[in-house]
Amino acid sequence: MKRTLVLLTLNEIEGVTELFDRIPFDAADESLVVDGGSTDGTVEFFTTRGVKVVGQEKKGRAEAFRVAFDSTTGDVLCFFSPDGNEDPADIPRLFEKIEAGADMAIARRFGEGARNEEDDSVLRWRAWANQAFTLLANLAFNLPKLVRERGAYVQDTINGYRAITREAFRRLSMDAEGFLVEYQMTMRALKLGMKIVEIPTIEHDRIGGQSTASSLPTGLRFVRGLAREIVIGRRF
Ligand SMILES: Nc1nc2c(ncn2[C@@H]2O[C@H](COP(=O)(O)OP(=O)(O)OP(=O)(O)O)[C@@H](O)[C@H]2O)c(=O)[nH]1
Ligand SMILES: [Mg+2]
Repeated sequence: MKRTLVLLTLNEIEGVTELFDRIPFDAADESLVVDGGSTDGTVEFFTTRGVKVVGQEKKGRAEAFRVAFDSTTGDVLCFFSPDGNEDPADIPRLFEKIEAGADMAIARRFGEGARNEEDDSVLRWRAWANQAFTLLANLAFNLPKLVRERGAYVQDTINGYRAITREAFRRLSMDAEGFLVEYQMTMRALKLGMKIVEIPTIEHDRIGGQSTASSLPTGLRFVRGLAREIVIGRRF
């Protein structure tokens, strides 16, 4: 299987500077940075090191996923965000899960052996919201499988750190905007009964720069996105 590694960036110069040497580019046959319009030198950082960068005509992370799909040729795509949250050592593991037969492999921040960035906080609003949306997606789209097999519960339906086959990506026809894209990807994969495999990951803190995912608007978009997936069923 031809492996494509995709890096998603929007003003992540601090993160990419610190992480670059640890990103296993040699684990992929093709690498691409999709950049959402950085003005902090992120683009120049990669181009001077010989890593191809493409920009986006439209804004947002969902658009970045679509640009990645259209600009690459691998049979499997692994999406990595170099802001410090994600451990680059998981990249080869995600590829391996796809090569072992999964349609999609997700690095999960919850459950045994995993950590999410709020684990040390008392009030873990983001983690709780994530887990609530994950529960709802499992109830709405994964129930028949769960009745047969409890281990079929997908523990992190939202994390963007994941790999997917090109064929599965095509079949899911994601049309979500912004940070909803990964949740939509998982919900649709569940609807089609695709094989989803998870690996535990350790989520670290952001290295520098700023998050562009503000909690309340993102949460409301998730509610609407979930409702829409329930209404449309398999019509996508
Ligand atoms: N290409 C592209 N990348 C984006 C865009 N928006 C965000 N990103 C990248 O996607 C990754 C995740 O975005 P964040 O803003 O960190 O969102 P988050 O991980 O939910 O928030 P934090 O927990 O604060 O890190 C980062 O590597 C961003 O640089 C975009 O519009 N286009
Ligand atoms: Mg982040």
